[in-house]
Amino acid sequence: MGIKKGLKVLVASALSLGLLAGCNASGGSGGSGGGSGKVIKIATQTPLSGGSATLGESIKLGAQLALEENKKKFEDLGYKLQLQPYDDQADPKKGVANAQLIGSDKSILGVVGHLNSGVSIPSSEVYEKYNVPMVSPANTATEVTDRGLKTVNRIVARDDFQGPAGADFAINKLGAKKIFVIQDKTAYGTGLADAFKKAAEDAGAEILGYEGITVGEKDFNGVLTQVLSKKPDLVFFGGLYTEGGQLIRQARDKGIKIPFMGGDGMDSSTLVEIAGDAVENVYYTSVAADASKTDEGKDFSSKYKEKFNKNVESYSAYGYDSMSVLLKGLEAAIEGNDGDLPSREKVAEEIRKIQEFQGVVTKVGFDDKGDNKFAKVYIYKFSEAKYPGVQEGEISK
Ligand code: ABU
Repeated sequence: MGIKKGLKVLVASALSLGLLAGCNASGGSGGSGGGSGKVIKIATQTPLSGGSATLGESIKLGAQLALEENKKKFEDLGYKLQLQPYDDQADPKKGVANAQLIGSDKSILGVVGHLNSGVSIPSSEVYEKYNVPMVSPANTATEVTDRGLKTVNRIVARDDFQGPAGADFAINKLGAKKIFVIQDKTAYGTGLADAFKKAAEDAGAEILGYEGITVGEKDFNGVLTQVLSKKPDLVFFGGLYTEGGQLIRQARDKGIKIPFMGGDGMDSSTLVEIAGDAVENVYYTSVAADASKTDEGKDFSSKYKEKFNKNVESYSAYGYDSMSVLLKGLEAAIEGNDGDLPSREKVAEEIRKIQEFQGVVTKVGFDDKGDNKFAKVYIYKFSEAKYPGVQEGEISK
């Protein structure tokens, strides 16, 4: 061991014993958690309140679990890891305001988030400015990574993979020929609906209607009256579970019994709570694997239940895997800096270099845009009011 390295180990040990308490990664005194080592914070930014909070909280809890499991490893390196959760309220303005706070807090070296692509896109412009690396567990809109930002990564599939996969299933497995498309006018809902629509038209289906609803809307009588009059054999919805659940419930109440299909935004237990028995004959593509299908996923789900007294949602394990990937990059950056605190740029570089990381539900290897080469699309069906639905297919690139 060289003199410099030996000194670092000595300092790390002294920090562990509290002899040099008061240093943190931002150069301030103490840090918010006290205790040993220089403080490194990792933020989460997801909706923790409002209509998207079920999935937003699940990401935060998954990320928290991964961070806590890694604390010891980083303590041994001389650092104290802390989680810094932010509530973006699924609102782009709030996401950007929080991103400014994150960028200005020099002790934050990465972000796990967001849930909503429409929040992620403007917020990540701010992360890029401050060089804060982001790993998204859930964003599927193409624009998230198509801007070529060096700090932006995601571990799930894109909507130009998910949308066509849904169209193929709707047409070739369900036999849909006349389709009515509804979308929620967000970056995600519009992007997914457009990708589905184009692929469906290319495959010979007729699109009988294409209508927008608004996030927060509760009465879908108008659009459902149009569905009734057009007589499609399938309705596709690009949007999230709160509006999706009400749309399905109200459609069944109006006597519309045809199959509904949506994307990963429908992949939540809250959809089933809202729609109840109306979820029968509803299909959804998702970019999230069913964790109960593997031993690793089952172990994760048990740990999560034990710690938080909650069942996993679609993105719980993706929050965990996103945090794990981010910390892998952070660890490599610390090691590559001879144990010293690395710059955000270095952490971002190390994250992007990751090519073969095995998570709980997904393998991760980033391409030059920050998309995960191993991301998959899954197809599920609700036959009863039980979450998750039954898996009907799994598609790899
Ligand atoms: N991918 C579904 C979560 C919402 C979004 O990407 O906006």
